[in-house]
Amino acid sequence: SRCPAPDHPLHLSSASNTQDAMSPSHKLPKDFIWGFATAAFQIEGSANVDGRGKSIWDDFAKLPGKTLDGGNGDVATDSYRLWKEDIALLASYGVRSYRFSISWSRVIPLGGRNDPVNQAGIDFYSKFVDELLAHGIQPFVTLYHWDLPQGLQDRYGGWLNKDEIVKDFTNYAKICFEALGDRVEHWLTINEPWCCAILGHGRGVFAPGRSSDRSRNPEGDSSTEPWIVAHHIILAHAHAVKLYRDEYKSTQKGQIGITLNGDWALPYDNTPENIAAAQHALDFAIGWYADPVYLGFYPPYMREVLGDRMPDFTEEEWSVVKGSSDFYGMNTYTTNLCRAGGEDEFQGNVDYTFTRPDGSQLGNQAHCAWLQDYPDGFRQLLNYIWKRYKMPIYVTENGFAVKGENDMPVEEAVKDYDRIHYFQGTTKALLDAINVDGVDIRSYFPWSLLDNFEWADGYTTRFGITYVDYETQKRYPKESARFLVKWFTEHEDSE
Ligand code: NCW
Repeated sequence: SRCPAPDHPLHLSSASNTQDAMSPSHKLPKDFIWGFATAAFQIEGSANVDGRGKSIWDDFAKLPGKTLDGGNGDVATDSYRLWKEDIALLASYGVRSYRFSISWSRVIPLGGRNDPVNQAGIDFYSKFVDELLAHGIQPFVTLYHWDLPQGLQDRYGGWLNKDEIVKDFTNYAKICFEALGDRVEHWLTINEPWCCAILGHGRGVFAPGRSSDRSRNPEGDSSTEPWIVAHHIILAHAHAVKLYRDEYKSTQKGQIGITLNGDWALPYDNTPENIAAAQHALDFAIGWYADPVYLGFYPPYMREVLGDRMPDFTEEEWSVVKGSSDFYGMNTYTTNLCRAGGEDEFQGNVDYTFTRPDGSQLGNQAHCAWLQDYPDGFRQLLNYIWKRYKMPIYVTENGFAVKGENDMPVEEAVKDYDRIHYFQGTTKALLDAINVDGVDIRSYFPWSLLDNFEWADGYTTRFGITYVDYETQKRYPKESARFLVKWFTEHEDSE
């Protein structure tokens, strides 16, 4: 087995937790929000139920070769039917909050501002929010977690059509604010736009599967689409926020912002070109969205690399975009060692590796190739974001997929010591960033409440702190759930 009993991570953690708990400076701030996160398409299933329209992931997942195991979202963790059980599970963990996303095509099956609204979809999320609140759990709601209505992709190319998508997304957001805003205090507009742009319109590995990767598609459109899609996503996000602030904020009193994926970047070594490469990696992954939203410009290095393929906003658009987030929403998983001289434009011509110059690995390898366990990177990223953007940070995702977990029997899979090791590191980094470094961090949502449909990985990669048996849909709390619940209980400021 992966972890011998004497240095069982839970033993280590309870020792250090007891010490921490005695010192008030090692507590989380008052009103700190913690809970677990999911996304509609990854858990709901019931694809054809109660008037739901198709999203771009429905058919995409069924195309040969698009998911590793041929899995799709038709059933997923069956959470559209098992929603009450899922809320009971959350309540059994004692969470303060639950981060989930709304399926746009349940609310507006064809997606557009002139298309019919599906009352059954609205009712589902409304009763869901009521049930959460009845258990004392605050809803933390994502409007868009990658499941664009297929109708909008077919009608006008989805995120590629600026005027249409900005209006349609804002209309969808309005319907959600109207229906749920009296009870929802935290809204996220868009989850990880980098993935929609690069994975969905660059590498073609996510829906809608458009590839303008020059190496894959030399006859293609020279890698213009990701930059255009990102540009439109930023504008759509900003207009939804403007609407909320203009029409709802004074009565509903919520916070609204975007959530960005981005991992810490370390220079491969101390050469000036690799030190620069680490900053270039951050520019292409994080600054691409965060600089416009918080600072009001695109990273100059992106313009240098992409030239006139990099779009720009008009003055009027910039006035909507700049300052369009009440907080910094952070999804982060790992750290990359960065080397200059790469040829991947999507990464700013920076090469990523986890192997140090001396041949050692940065951290423990996860099931997916892009993830190793390196908690100090989390702390450094929190500090970088805090210094650069000066916004309160909501950590909206962070987690680990244990290698080979899908091939283990459930009894073994729930002993997820590699995931516990990861969370031991990240929770300590979180606390140090708050109490030692003075970073203003307001939430922490481990990804994910449940094992679920992991996009292009299908069901082969498990991120859950709860094991799901996909045959029976039975849920089994993993050891990492126990670790996290205990950790939060011990570190909450209960005053
Ligand atoms: S794939 C991904 N994830 C996972 C997903 O389950 C969740 O919905 C997302 O918000 C866990 O958290 C996010 N993120 C993409 C990470 C970048 C992968 C880089 C691949 C290079 C080809």
